[in-house]
Amino acid sequence: MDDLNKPFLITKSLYPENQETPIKFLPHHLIPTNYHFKRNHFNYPKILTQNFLLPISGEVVKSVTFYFNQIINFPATTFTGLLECAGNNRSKFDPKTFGEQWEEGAISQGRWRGVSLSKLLSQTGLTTDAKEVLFEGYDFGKREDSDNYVPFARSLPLKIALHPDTIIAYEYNDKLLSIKHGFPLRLIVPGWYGMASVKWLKKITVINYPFTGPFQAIDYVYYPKDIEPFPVTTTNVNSIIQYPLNYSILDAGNHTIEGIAWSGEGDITTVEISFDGLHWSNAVLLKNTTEPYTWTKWKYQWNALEGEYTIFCRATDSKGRRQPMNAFWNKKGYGYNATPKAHVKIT
Ligand SMILES: Nc1nc2c(c(=O)[nH]1)N[C@H]1C(S)=C(S)[C@@H](COP(=O)(O)O)O[C@H]1N2
Ligand SMILES: [Mo]
Repeated sequence: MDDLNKPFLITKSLYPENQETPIKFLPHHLIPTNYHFKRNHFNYPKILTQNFLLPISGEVVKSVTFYFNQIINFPATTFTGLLECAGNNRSKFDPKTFGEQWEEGAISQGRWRGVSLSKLLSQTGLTTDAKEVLFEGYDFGKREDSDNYVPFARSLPLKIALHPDTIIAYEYNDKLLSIKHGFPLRLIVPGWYGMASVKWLKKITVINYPFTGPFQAIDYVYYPKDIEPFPVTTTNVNSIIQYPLNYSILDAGNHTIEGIAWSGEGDITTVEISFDGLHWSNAVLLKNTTEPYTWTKWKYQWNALEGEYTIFCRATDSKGRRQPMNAFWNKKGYGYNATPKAHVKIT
């Protein structure tokens, strides 16, 4: 990967633009902006001077409209964090589910910088009726299920909205956000699937009822086969094998199997490798204890003898969540996290 000026994202759709990161080929801890996956429901909004104002109103003591200049002058919060689309790997569900047929590249990671939403809310105050915080983006359009124009809008429970690492971000990897990733201001909710991180923030409203917009109550809901629907929130424990690639032919001898593992809740505690899906051995974790929202790199030394193999990998997090052999099927195809596999031939 020498020439990072020639991006080759994997195109899923152009209008709206949905493109995957070539995640298996990127060794980076910080994925450059032009390699960050793109996930949009509508065409890009026009960026005008009004985009540099952020009004907060509703169940607040005092409504305030913040200027971009004010926002960047507050003490900043900076962290490296990953963003994974809830539809990542949807193409692997069996039976198939509707929606963008993502492979494993709807995930990226970089350094986000912004102001804690809780700092802005401490300027407005909250009424005792405040229950959720609603975020609306500047992008809008028609969905297939309605003739009305709707914006991309989602809410967060108050507790998540007030977490100090829930930020109104204005920088990615030390540069202002790019237009396609939400310039000038976007929400970043570390630990949650990407849909929570609303781009191109237009306004924030504190509400006293559960928000039921279509991107909250129709989409981003797990509809399992036998149990009641429930909302998509935090990122599941998950991993990928970056080397060797699926269907590769390798020489016998020493190989380092490697990849990344992540979880939206707690840390990665183990990554295990198996060649039969029954017997597992621990991989070595290259742990990064100062960056709780990042993926963990792992490695496994393999002395490979001639033959054909299926390599399995599974991660476990500190909340005791472990990747299942088969994904949790749900009608809209969210949260796929079955153990990844790589089939290889050793000659
Ligand atoms: N305004 C707005 N925000 C949005 C979306 C969108 O379509 N419009 N897509 C969401 C989804 S589903 C994901 S996965 C992330 C993707 O962020 P990215 O395009 O910067 O990778 O943005 C989220 N925020
Ligand atoms: Mo997403």
